[in-house]
Amino acid sequence: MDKRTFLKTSLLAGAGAMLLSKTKVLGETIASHNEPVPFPQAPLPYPYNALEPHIDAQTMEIHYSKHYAAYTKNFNDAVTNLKVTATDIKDIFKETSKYPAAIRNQGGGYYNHTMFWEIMAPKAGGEPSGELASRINKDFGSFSKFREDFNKASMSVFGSGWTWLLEKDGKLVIATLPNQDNPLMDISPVKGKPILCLDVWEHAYYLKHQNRRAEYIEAFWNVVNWKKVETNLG
Ligand code: MN3
Repeated sequence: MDKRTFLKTSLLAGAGAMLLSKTKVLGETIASHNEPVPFPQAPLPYPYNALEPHIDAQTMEIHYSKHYAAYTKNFNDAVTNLKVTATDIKDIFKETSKYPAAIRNQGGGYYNHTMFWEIMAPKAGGEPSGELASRINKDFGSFSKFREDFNKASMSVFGSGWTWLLEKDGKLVIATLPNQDNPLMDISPVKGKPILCLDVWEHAYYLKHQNRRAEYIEAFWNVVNWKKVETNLG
């Protein structure tokens, strides 16, 4: 091994060892890793075209490889520059108000998309079952009423934002939040445990649906991975 290769290898090994199995984002999903950044970009759990025809491949590719990649990079840069020591992203979000805006915007973009990829899947959709189904029935009356409320909320987002199903004091609640905010952040007017989320930024649907957001929301229901969503319950 020449000197240059040795240096490069040692640097990589050092960074890896330092960060191994440190950070937590969504439970254990990407908790154990050996990446040269504290919060690694989560792999997309399916190919770009897997959610066709509901979510088109080009949108998925740009959304994942450009938008999400940028949030991930910028969030890691911010965490590194600010010398953030918390390793669970929830602990960082609990103190969002104490940090510069990069933690709120880039960290939110990182977390929200990481969750968004997971709660979708090919050959999914339909209706939830088990505990999630009964909790939805209890708190919204029925699944169709829940869907109607979630659709209405998603349509009401002015500008960029997300729709959330969250658990708050044991109850399931729908909320919309602007930009990349999420219910784990101390600055959020509605706080709780995120269960399901929908990105209603135009970049999430414009290529295929242009200004027809309602059409995109309808398409989303065909790819919701309810089995995964159920595991998000507390
Ligand atoms: Mn997005």
